Amino acid sequence: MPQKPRKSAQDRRETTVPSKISWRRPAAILVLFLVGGLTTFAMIGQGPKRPPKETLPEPATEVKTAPVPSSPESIPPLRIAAPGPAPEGMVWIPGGAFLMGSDDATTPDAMPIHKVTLDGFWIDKTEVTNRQFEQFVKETGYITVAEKTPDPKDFPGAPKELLVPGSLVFTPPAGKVSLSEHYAWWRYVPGANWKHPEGPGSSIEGHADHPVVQVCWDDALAYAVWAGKRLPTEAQWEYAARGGLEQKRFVWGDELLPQGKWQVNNWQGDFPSQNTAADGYVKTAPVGTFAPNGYGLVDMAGNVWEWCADWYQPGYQTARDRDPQGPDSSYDPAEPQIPKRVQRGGSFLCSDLYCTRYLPGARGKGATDSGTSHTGFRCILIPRKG
Ligand SMILES: [Ca+2]
Ligand SMILES: [Ca+2]
Repeated sequence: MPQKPRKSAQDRRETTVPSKISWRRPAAILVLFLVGGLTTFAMIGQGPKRPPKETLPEPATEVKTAPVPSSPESIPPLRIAAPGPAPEGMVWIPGGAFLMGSDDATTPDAMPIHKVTLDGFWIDKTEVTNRQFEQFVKETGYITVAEKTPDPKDFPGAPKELLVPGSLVFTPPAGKVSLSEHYAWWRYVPGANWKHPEGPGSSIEGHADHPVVQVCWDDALAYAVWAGKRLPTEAQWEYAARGGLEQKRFVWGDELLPQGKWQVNNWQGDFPSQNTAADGYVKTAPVGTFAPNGYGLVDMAGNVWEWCADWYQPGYQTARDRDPQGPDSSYDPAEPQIPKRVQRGGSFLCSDLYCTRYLPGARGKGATDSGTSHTGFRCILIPRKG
């Protein structure tokens, strides 16, 4: 068994609700109700504020974040080899350096390409599944944000009848729409949550091995704390996703269809109205349906987006090249009033026509209190030093 990691300042930050969220939320919901839709593909906040901290389960273990080296002499040796056997369902990612980022013109917020060095860590082989999330809920009684009624105080001006628990669901339009009209395919559905990903008429029955969706960043963090793990930093996620390959276009190499086979659950056809499902899946696929990457990880491209620990800001801060933790605050120029965290890997809705963000160097973002029908997560574990 791995040693128990320790808690750090960075992790305490992760378990703290940003104070500015209380005034940012009304802006989010007002945009939805008054403008009539979403202004980003990623999503706009829909649910109530994150649950009070006291409702979150206590950490099963503590976690450690690498300190910022103050001088070359103070840089600790790189943790390369695993200190013990991998916990069940996890894979060791050996410490090392890689080139993070992308110079793809479609992902300008993933520049510049820069060298990053990381200590080794364990990461879940798969996205967290409905079966795993159900176990967490059974043991803790945790209620996700999408299942809670929004507080009218947080949404002044919003019609009362719309302040009901729910979440965002991808709803394909009947015909062609402008790809800039994101609200044409996203809908706030009362009753949509992780047990009913597309609303009351839907179910996860028979989908125990599919990734859990309709979980916001706060829900993902609560699960990670319960599991004694943590959410990966964006750097850890990309390093793991690349599977030991350097700056390849896809997590499996440079060829889209090696031997004519799809390597990812994304979108084929005319997005968002026509999905040919040439890869075999219209929506989520059971985790591990497609071939693993070089580290043995599955679905690091597509299936569902995966929450990362970092706040989102466009571009990279490259001053810290050892175990970077991301910026100290969120800033999305398109919606600066909404705090957002990074998402990675794209989803079953990504296509070369519209969204190439299933590429390992590409990035996504989402309001911390909003889940969708194509967003999930996986966790990492950092061994204790010594
Ligand atoms: Ca598909
Ligand atoms: Ca994924």
